[in-house]
Amino acid sequence: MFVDEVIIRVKAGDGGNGCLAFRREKFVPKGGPSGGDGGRGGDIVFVCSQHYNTLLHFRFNPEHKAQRGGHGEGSNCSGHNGGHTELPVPVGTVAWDLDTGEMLHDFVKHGDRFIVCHGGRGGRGNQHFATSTNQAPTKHEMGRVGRERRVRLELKLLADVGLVGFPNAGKSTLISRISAARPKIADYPFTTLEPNLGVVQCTDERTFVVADIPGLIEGAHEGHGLGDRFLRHIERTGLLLHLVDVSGVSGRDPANDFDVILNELASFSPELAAKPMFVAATKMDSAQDPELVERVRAKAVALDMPFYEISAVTGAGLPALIREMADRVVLPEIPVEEPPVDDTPPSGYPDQSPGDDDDDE
Ligand SMILES: Nc1nc2c(ncn2[C@@H]2O[C@H](COP(=O)(O)OP(=O)(O)OP(=O)(O)O)[C@@H](O)[C@H]2O)c(=O)[nH]1
Ligand SMILES: [Mg+2]
Repeated sequence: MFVDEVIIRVKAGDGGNGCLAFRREKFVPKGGPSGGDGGRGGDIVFVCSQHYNTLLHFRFNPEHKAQRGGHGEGSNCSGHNGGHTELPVPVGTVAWDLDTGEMLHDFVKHGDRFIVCHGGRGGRGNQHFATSTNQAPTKHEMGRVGRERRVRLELKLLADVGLVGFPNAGKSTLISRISAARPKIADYPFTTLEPNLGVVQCTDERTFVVADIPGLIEGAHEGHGLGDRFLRHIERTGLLLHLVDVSGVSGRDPANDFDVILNELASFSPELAAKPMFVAATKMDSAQDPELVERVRAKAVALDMPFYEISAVTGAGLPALIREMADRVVLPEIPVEEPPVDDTPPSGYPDQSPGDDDDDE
């Protein structure tokens, strides 16, 4: 099950209480205060891990606590510190404070750590409160309460290229053709119910990640079809690839489909609509009416968007499309400066002693 949003409650450990005690020992009159400090409560820490790809593990397990600190004891013994609780989250998770709406952290790298709730400080024991005028203090502190928070975790997949288009436009077919991803493909709308990622290898060793999301229909921003909630998964992509089915099988006008999708993207977020977009007329192998293709091309050209004609079934047009997508999203490698080559061969180099027996071994 793909879970991309959860609300959880987390509570850091409370600090241990400081102790009230006096030293009592034979032959040591007036031993003085000896109450130890309480230990610190454990923190709640989110740790970004590439071994997780959904938030499913929080779905049925939404409450997490860290260990409390131990109380201080007599003979100036401090309480133990509470253990931290580490909660793994997948790469691409954004954590929000549910009550204030504040964004807490965006986890983009494996190993990222963020302390979401600090444990409470331990209270001081009465040993700290002796003064010149009060040699037998009874004052001691309680441990502080560990912080508690309600956190909304939202997963936004990290991909370079996002596929958008109507249901049945051929998005899943394309990703299965250009990457090793094997999503379900069928000739009915809404085959894809959750996002899929595929890694595309360009011919020249460059790779980029493509996200296939469920199709959009008119009114998706009002909840029609599967709604537009999956669009958040392409919010971080550098490029959108808009697939328009020009086969005419759907009975709709592809030029109108094109406008509908642009409207839905703009209704979801202006930033998404402003992303660079490539337009691909798909199913060219079964396109009957060249007029339909031309109308989509005219619209793309008017908006200054690169236009391609492809077929995910025959593979026509794919190499050029992949290459240009790679040019757009993959940063050119920074040339590594080679250290100066030392021409003089090291002593004992085999070429310098042709008669050496070691040569043949
Ligand atoms: N002739 C032809 N058929 C295609 C091509 N690409 C996809 N199809 C067919 O179109 C149908 C829908 O393909 P999908 O890849 O499932 O479409 P989708 O855009 O992922 O659809 P949803 O997941 O429902 O949004 C399938 O029957 C595919 O075989 C193509 O290039 N040529
Ligand atoms: Mg699909």
